[in-house]
Amino acid sequence: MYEAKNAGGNRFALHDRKLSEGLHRRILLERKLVHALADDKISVAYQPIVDLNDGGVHAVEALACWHDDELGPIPADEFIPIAEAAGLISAVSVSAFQQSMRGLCQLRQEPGYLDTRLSLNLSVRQLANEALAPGLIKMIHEAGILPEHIEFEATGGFFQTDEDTLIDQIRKLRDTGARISVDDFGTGYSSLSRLKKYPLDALKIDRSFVSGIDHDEAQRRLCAVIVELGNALNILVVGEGIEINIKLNILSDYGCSFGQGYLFSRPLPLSDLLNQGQLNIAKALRRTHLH
Ligand code: G
Ligand code: MN
Repeated sequence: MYEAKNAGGNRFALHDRKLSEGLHRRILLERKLVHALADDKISVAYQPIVDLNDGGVHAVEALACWHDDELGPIPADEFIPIAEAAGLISAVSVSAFQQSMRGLCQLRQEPGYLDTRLSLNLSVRQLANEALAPGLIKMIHEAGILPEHIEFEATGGFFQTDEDTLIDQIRKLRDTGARISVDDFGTGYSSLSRLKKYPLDALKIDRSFVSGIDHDEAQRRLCAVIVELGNALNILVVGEGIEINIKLNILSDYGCSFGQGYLFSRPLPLSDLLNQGQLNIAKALRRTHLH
């Protein structure tokens, strides 16, 4: 009995220590992020979104990256929630958006990227903010690109935010010529009946559905249904997380028009994308029955 009590006590102590380590890292990262923003240490990696019909790079998705001198690379899914909680997300977005808009300007001068767009991530909370559109329009103008070159990928509680405000904001952005897509579709809170009320251009099938598409019948059927749903609503469908050819084949057989994933390219710095992005895509598509 004595031992059991001891073991239990140790478990709690371990639990406490893990909690406080986690908390300590969060506080440390929050403090470091303030400096990283001030010192322009947030960079951008670009991941192609491929048009499966012609193999062209339809867009590049800009992903914020942070490499800390002491801690090394900090994963986006760790620092983005911290930035959101600390009220730093709009500063991170401004930094990533400005850099990637300038990056797009360069990219569009290269063969293979003449018509490529830029896909930017936003939380639904940011999207619903009325100050967003004017700031974005100014930024786009200053970068020397056009709103038609931009797509916004919205994540989060798409169907939890006030519907009218959100629809209004989406309209404002779309009126400029920019496009709006739903990121990570199928996860979190979603309501199919409300999907068609939003003026949306595209939906991205969440990676978690695509991951088992080659061996899991249920996931395969879900993907088929999502593609059909998008096609029925006249919304473009992007398959995320395509890592191997068989997944690409299955998705394109279902009528999915766009794809993204390590099969084509990992997120790359601009200089790498200029050198090798095209090669990987051409190779990946040649191995399928598409080309
Ligand atoms: O939520 P969103 O789809 O924007 O997330 C982008 C993240 O997904 C990036 O961190 C990127 O590295 C990762 N990612 C992109 N393509 C793939 C892929 O093919 N497989 C896996 N496992 N992750 C991917
Ligand atoms: Mn995204």
